[in-house]
Amino acid sequence: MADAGMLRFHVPEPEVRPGGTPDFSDVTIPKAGSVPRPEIDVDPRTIRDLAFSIIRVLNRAGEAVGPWAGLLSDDELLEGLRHMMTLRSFDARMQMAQRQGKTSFYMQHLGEEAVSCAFRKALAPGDMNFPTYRQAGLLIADGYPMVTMMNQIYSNEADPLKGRQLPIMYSSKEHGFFSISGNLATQYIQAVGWAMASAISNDSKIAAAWIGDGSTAESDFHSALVFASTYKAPVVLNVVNNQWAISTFQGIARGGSGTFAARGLGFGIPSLRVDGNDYLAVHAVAKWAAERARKNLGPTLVEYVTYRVGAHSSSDDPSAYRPKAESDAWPLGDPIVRLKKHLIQRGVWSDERHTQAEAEILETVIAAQREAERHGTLHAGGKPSARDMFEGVYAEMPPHLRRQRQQAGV
Ligand SMILES: Cc1ncc(C[n+]2csc(CCOP(=O)(O)OP(=O)(O)O)c2C)c(N)n1
Ligand SMILES: [Mg+2]
Repeated sequence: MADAGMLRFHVPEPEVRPGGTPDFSDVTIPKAGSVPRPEIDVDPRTIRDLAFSIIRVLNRAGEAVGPWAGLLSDDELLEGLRHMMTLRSFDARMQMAQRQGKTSFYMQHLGEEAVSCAFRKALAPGDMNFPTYRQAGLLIADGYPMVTMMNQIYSNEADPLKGRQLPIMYSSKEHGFFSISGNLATQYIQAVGWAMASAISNDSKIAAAWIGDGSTAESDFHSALVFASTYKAPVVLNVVNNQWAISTFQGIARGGSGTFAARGLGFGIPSLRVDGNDYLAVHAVAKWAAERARKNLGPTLVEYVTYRVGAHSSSDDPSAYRPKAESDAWPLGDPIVRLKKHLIQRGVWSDERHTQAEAEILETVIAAQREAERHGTLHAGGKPSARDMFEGVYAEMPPHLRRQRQQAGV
C-alpha cells in the first residue's frame, strides 16, 4: 500500500517471538542431491543460482545422493562422527564448568558441529583459518589436545595464552588456527590479507575466513570482498548463518539480498549455499572451494545454513527472544543424528556402538578435564604469572612498560 506523503520506517521482524509457534516455512529446502556440482573453473556468472539454493547430500533416509556425494570413505566418516561427538561432549562439560564457576565464560557449538569439523578436513597442512569463537571443531578435528583448550578456558598456569585472552579464544599456528579476535569481522580482512601475502610470495597455502550472519553487517566483511575479488586471493570466505546474532534474527543483517551467499555475486565471487548440518555436503563444498583457491581461481563464498541450538554464550538466555521449541522445528535436523543414521545405513555403525562411543568420549573429556584442573581453574590453583602480561607484544620492552613491571614487583 503506497500512502502519498507519509514515509514509513522499515524494520524486519522475525516470523515468531517467544510464546509463538516456530515457523520455518520461509526456508526453502531443495531435495538432497538436486543441486549440480560445477567444474571448479566454472564461469561464476553461470552459477548464480547456487547462491539461492542449498547443496545437500544426505537425504531423509540417511542416504548420500547426488553429484556432491562420494568423496569420503567409511573410516573418514566415522572419524568425522567422532569429532562432532567429541565437540558436543566437550561443550557440555565446559558449559557445566562455567556454571560451577571454574571459568568466567563459555560458548557452545550445539547444532553447528558439522561446519567446523567437516571444513577442517578439506584443508591441507599449513593452510590458515581466521576463526571466530564458534569453530572449535577446527581444532578438535585437527587433533589439538583438549587439555590445552581447557587450560586456556580456565586461564590456569598451563594456559598457552597466559590468561591474556577471553576463555575459548584459542590460538595455534601449528594447527592453522589464527588467534581469535573478539572484534568480529576482523577475521575477514586478515584472512584476505594473509591469502594475498601467500600468493605474493608464491607459496601454496590458502586461507579460510570465518564470520557469522550478524557480523556480515560490519564493513570489514565488504572491504574484504573487494580485495578478495580484485586480487583473486586464495581464500575461502565462510559465512555461518545460524539464524541468530545473539537476540537479533538473521533478517536484519541479510537485509534485502535474499541470502548471505548472494552478497558475493556483486563482487563476481562464486557463491554457494550449503546445508550446514550435513557433514558430507559441508566437506564436499569446502573441498571444492579450497581447490579453486589452490589452483589460482580465486575466492569462493560459502554460506552454511544451520541453526544455533544453544544460547549465544553462557551470558545469554534465548527464551527472551525466540520460542523455546524453535530448535526442534529446524528443518535441517541435527548434524550428529544425520551422520549417525547415514553410517548405520552404510552398515558400518549401530545404535549400540553409538551409545558406547558416547560413553567413551565422555570419559576422555572428563580425563582431560581432570588433567587441566590439576593446573588450576579461574579461582583455584595455579595461575599465569603477572609478569606474563608484560611480555609477548614487543620484541624489546619499551621503558614505560619496564617501569610498570618494576612497580608491580614481578
Ligand atoms: C565488531 C563487533 N561488534 C559487536 C560485537 C558484540 N557481539 C559479540 S557476538 C555478537 C553476535 C554475532 O552474531 P553472528 O555474527 O551471527 O555470530 P554467531 O554468534 O551467531 O555465531 C555481537 C553483536 C563484537 N564482538 N564485535
Ligand atoms: Mg549467527
